[in-house]
Amino acid sequence: MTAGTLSEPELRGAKRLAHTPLRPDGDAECPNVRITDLPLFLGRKVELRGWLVASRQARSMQFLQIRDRTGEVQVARRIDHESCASPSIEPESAIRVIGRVCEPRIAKFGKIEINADSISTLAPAIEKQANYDRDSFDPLRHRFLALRQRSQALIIEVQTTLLSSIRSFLLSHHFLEVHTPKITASGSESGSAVFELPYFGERAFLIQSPQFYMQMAMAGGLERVFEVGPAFRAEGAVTNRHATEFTSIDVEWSWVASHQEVMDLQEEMLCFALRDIDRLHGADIKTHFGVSVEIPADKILRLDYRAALELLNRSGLAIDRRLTHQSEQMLCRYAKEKTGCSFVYIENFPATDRPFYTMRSQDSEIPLGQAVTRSFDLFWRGAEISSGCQREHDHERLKRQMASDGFSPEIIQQYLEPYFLEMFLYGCPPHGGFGIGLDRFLMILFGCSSIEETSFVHRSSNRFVP
Ligand code: AMO
Repeated sequence: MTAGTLSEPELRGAKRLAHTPLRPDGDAECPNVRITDLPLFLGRKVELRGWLVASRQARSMQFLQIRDRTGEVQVARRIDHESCASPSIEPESAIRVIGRVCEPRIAKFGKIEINADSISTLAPAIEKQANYDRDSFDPLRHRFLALRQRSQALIIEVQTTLLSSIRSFLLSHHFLEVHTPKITASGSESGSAVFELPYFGERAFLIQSPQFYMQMAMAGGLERVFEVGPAFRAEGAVTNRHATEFTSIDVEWSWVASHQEVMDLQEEMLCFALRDIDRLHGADIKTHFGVSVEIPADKILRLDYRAALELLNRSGLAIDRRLTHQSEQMLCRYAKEKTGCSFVYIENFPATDRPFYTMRSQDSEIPLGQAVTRSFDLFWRGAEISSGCQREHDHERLKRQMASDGFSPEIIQQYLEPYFLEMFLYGCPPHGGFGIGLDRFLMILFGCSSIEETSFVHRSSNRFVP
């Protein structure tokens, strides 16, 4: 067992927790249960709360399809039963059912059914638009309704497992969790467009990444930190992988001697989390999204940037010596053929492609602008899911790299010196780190066609409601 991996008893405990009834109320005679737990209550009387999906009538019976966060079940009741409430309940009404758990009369409706004694409406759906099949139903506009679907709840469950696994991995590797500010005085460090906001007579910006604050933690001697928090990009372009607000997982640590060390830890952390996701949700993901959780069996393929370009050149896909989205897809297919896994690292990007804070080759013969950087991107099934590097920690070199990246002496003096550069005048240790976009990671994991589907509420240049 490697440090940070859950032992079998721990895993069984986590599984048990995942299946502990959410609703411990109700009495022993009639426990209040979730749909997923119904098989454990076969033959017993239970109380169930959920939403009506649909109902139909057949002779003297009425059949209601009920859904809660964990699944769907059929409820049967006799129409002439005295204690039954009015049969005309609108779909999506919140209802309560009391009845006995039994095996279904017809197997096609699942392995379990409830024979209802009583059904009551807790909150009626008054709006008849509450119908997923209607053309007017927009899952982004009616987000609260879309979230009721099992597939959506599953995304949030997997996200919870992913973050809790990452947290437990990092904690076991002595990382500290930090919460950095989201309002900042300096603009973009990497060239991404930022949101500007008025700030009591001054200009402020929403952070595009917490990286500078994570680096501040390194200068401050915290040695190993991580954060899960919002990041903002004023991206005008609408692609299926970009949001203007997303959740970023950022990890930074000290005494790093190369970017490969950063990749090693990231790879171990991601494999650890993917194994947990597969064990806890693999079957559900397969059922609802038709995909298997991909866990790299061996080391993830690492390609030097120039080698990747050569490969792409041979396929006519290297455009302007840069990686395009199409070429990223091709590189993942190549990795899949070569290693059986569609993750691939591209490392050693040229300085022209990376921000000034990235450490460049230390060869004094090579002009700064032409240097190779100690950097990497991680791609999965055709999309970039992470970037990282060893950071430059030498004050003078940083200043030169800023200048070669086009920052004017005034900007360096006014913004970068007080908010960033100063940290490197006081023995800032060598360090490195990475950022992973949570929403995009989930989009790829579930094989969704857009990040809209895996963000809790999506934000893009043309959407900021609800
Ligand atoms: P970068 O800008 O590559 O690097 O972002 C890191 C990761 O964040 C995700 N991401 C996005 N997700 C959704 N919508 C967006 N608009 C968006 N932009 C980025 C991607 C990407 O790989 N500070 C550096 C990282 C570092 O070196 O630590 C950074 O932000 O998954």
